[in-house]
Amino acid sequence: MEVKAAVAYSAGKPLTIETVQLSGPQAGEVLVEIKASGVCHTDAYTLSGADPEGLFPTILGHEGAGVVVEVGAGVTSVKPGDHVIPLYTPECRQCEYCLSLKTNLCQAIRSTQGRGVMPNGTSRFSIGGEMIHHYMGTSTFANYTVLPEIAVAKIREDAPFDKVCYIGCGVTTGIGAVIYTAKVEPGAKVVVFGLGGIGLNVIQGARMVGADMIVGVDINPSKRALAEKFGMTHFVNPNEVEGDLVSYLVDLTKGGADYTFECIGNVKVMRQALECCHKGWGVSVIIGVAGAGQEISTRPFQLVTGRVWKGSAFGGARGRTDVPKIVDWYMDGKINIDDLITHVMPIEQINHALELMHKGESIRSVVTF
Ligand code: NAD
Ligand code: AHE
Ligand code: ZN
Repeated sequence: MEVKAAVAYSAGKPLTIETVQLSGPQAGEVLVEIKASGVCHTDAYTLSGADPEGLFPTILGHEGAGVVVEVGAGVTSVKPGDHVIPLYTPECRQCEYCLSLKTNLCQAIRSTQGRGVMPNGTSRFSIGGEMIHHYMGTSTFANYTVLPEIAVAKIREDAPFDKVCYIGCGVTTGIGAVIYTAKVEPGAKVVVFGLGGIGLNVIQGARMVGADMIVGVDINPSKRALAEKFGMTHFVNPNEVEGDLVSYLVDLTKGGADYTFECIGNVKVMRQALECCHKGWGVSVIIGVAGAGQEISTRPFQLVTGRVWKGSAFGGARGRTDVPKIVDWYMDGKINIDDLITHVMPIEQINHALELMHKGESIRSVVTF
């Protein structure tokens, strides 16, 4: 079939709206009509050329919501008409990783996903006979996409696509990092570095679990008001701190944070996030994605003296199990998504959405089809 998609032909170039060919779902796959998709910083990261797994041409997008149109042979967990959120972290419930219950990083299809193809090694997308790569197994910047059955979470039908698409990445990543990865407890002191589409969800997660002190750190002061609305108790602009930021944050938290979250993708900030943790027990969670060749460093003594460095992908959430619950939280008014979606525009304006992100003028832009 012919579908409308924003194609990334090469790194660093704007996306191009094209009519591309999509072949139908094969065994174990589903065809989904994408109704809306958020634009995450990770899409921009891959488009920039900094992603060692970046492949071109490709159809980016991994924060979508839509409706199942057709299912391939053997698909049993969803049917045409079901509303779903695509999962870049699938949940097969059978692999060693899923069965361990120690991680959400299902590995059933990770290697083909990283190579931009479906589990059988081929792509469903092409243009003029040339193959187009899938992206993160989802490719939600297209009005139809094909996904493995294990990479869709079935959600309730009254949830608005242009809001809950954000649960496909940013909301779950931020809130999940607090509740599933760090397991922040009531009364905790939390520092969040980067108050964008992820960091603000970390803040709302920290407020949900009853953190006492929620410090937000961002070089863009325009992020302050919204962060306060979501539960930030103290704002720090590193450019206005005289002297060492780490010492400042240790003093502010009276000895160091119980939990810190890096939501930028800056390896220097990752070090600061670790080092402003409380001696003996502070946990720092890396969420931000850093480019090829970037490395983190600290004195080993920071870890010897009890600080813990962790990472979190998709907030540690198990997609098929946890995403429908998070949709319920939104529908029940327990979490706020509406105020974080600052811009909604047709897919034709996707390059504008990327510009708004780079200029720091949006929190989340959502493109619709
Ligand atoms: P964003 O652009 O919306 O937000 C980034 C924020 O960081 C902005 O507010 C910016 O002003 C701030 N910032 C930049 N440099 C800073 C600095 N030196 N000090 C303090 N603040 C600074 O991006 P986003 O969509 O929130 O994504 C954030 C990061 O998380 C990206 O690296 C993205 O790739 C990553 N991410 C990871 C996962 C995961 O599963 N681990 C999921 C989604 C996104
Ligand atoms: N391909 C990149 C890594 C990108 C990355 O870390 N992706 C996150 C999700 S970001 C969503 O916005 C993730 O889930 N990682 C786990 C995984 O298995 O990819 C690189 O640097 O190579
Ligand atoms: Zn994302």
